[in-house]
Formats: sequence, structure tokens, C-alpha cells
Amino acid sequence: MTEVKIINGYPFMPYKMENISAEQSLQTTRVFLDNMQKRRSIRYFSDKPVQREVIKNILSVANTAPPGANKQPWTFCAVHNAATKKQIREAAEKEEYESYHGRMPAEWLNDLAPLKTDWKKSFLEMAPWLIVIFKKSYEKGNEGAKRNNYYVMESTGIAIGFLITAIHQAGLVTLTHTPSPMNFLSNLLNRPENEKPFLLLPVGYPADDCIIPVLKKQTVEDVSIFYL
Ligand code: IYR
Repeated sequence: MTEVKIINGYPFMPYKMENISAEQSLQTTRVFLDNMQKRRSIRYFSDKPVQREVIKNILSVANTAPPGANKQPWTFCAVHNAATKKQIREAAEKEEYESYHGRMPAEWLNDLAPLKTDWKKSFLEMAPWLIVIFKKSYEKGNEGAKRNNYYVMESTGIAIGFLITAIHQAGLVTLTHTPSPMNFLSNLLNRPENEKPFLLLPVGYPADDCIIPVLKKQTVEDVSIFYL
């Protein structure tokens, strides 16, 4: 039985974690690191289906993320419907065409050259699922009263980190896609005024002929400082 105590009018309960030895921790981090180092952003998807419950489970993982003041300032739209995916692709490609043909400065296009990106976004129709993440800067209470959310960008970003990790752990692939501007997603998915599109993740399996760029990453030594 969970033993709940009331402190200043609010319920609290003891927190117990399963005991893991230092040796087990080391081993677990090694295995997890090895697995996560295999994650890559994928732009070529197969149309192989993914069960709805798998998507629900990975969204449930994202929903465990720690938000400011426990407010969960996010909405996850999981799009499977082919007609809706087509509408999203067409609207995204329209914006992306403009971006690649004048809106993005030369330096940006140059930085993207090694990734071989362009305005065409066939993955938006090919992937069996599109997860569109909306951030909520406020909640609408009774009679339209606004209830503030806190650290909305940070909280939603953390939830998406969990989501990307869960996708990879499920043996699936994704891409952090930000069609720009992306207000069209609010209209197509019929989202209320307090939700703004934040990121779009196509989710599925890689195409048989999928390729990825060979990229150099900074090492953990490059990006970390230990103060011992
Ligand atoms: N939104 C564009 C451009 C783009 C921008 C960055 I920063 C990337 O890392 C990749 C692409 C697109 O999706 O193509």
C-alpha cells in the first residue's frame, strides 16, 4: 500500500527506486550508449506499417517528461490518414520551395549541403505516421480564462528528446523536421489558438535503399568539461 502524507494540504508519498549496483549502472550505460550511437536522422522511409499501439506507447514515454510546474504544455498529433498526410506534404513543400529558393541565406544553404536536403518532402506521405508536436503557451480554463504554462520551449523540447529516444528504442526511425513557417499545421489539424506547431516527426522504418550522410560529430571530450 502506498503511504500518502499530506504536507501543506498536498499529498506526498515515498519514492523508492530499484537498487542497481555500480557495476550494473556502468554496464547499462555502455549498452544504452552503444544503442543510441546508432540513431540517425532518416529522410527515406518505407511504407511498412507501424501499429497504433506502438505510437501510443512512444507518446506515453514522451508524456513522462518533466515539464515546468507539471503543466505538460504539449499536444501530440499522430497522423496516419493518407489524405491528411498528403495535405501536410503539399503545404510543407510549398513553404520549403520558397525557403530553398530565396528565403534561406547562402550560408544556411551551404551548411545544409552535406545533408543533401531540398524542398521535396516525400517522407511526409511515405512514412506511416507523422507526429506533429504542438506547444501550448497557456491553457484555456473555464470561461476562456488563461492559465499560464512555464518553460514551454524547454519542456516541449525535453518531451521530444524522450520521444526520439523511444522511437529509436522501438527499432523505428524519425527525422526532426521543421517546415518553415509551419502555421499551416494548425489549420490542417484544426488546433486551437493556444497551441502552436513546434516540430514534426515522420515515424516508420527506413526505405530499403535508404542512405545517410557520413557526418563527423564532436566527441564527448570536445563538448564536456569535468570539474573534479
Ligand atoms: N526546414 C528545411 C531546412 C533545414 C534546416 C535545418 I537547421 C536542417 O538541419 C535541415 C533542413 C528542411 O526541412 O529541409
